[in-house]
Amino acid sequence: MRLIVATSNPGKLKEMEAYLTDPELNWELALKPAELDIEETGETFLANACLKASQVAKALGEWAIADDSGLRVNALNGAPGIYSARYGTSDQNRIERLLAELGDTPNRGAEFVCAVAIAQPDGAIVLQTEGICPGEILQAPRGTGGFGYDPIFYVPSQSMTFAEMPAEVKHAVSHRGVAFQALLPQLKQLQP
Ligand code: ITT
Repeated sequence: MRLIVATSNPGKLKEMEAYLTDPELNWELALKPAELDIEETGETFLANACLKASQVAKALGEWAIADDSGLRVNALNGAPGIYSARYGTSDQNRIERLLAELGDTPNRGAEFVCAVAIAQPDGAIVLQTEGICPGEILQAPRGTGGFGYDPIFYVPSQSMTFAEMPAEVKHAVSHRGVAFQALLPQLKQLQP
């Protein structure tokens, strides 16, 4: 069975493919066509993940998986949240804006959230899950791995930013990792 990975973000795609490349999974992965772009009109991560999975599945008549994720910063009352992608025009620009908004406030607590949804070919959602990773926003970027806000997101339990972690460590502790750990057993049950 084919599963369309419904994302246009190359960083996310790489991580989603790594979770879905599991010897016990028989899904053949395929990429969403670039021209198929779904407007994120939902008010929660889960609503937007469901919207993306459902619309892409229906448009192509295939199974689809989507991820909606972002960073909730305590001192900014949860911003940028579901607007994390729309917070700036490039990863660097989004990081600079977030650091500027935070200034030198000592309240650096934040959490990454990831919602994942899977839709069947008629668009009906069959699986949905959410994962959270708590951390802190640094004063300046550290590390060169990962993507997005990774260089400023520090995880105290690992004493590293996401961008300093080897891929397998981020894979195990991140919001996306937590979401996929819950999703994979259910996805294995879905396949014939
Ligand atoms: P798709 O909707 O096509 O999947 P997108 O980048 O628009 O791609 P989102 O709307 O879910 O995806 O926005 C997520 C934002 O949060 C985006 O700016 C990402 O860079 C950032 N983000 C999500 N997960 C991240 C992670 O693991 N590390 C760093 N930044 C992350």
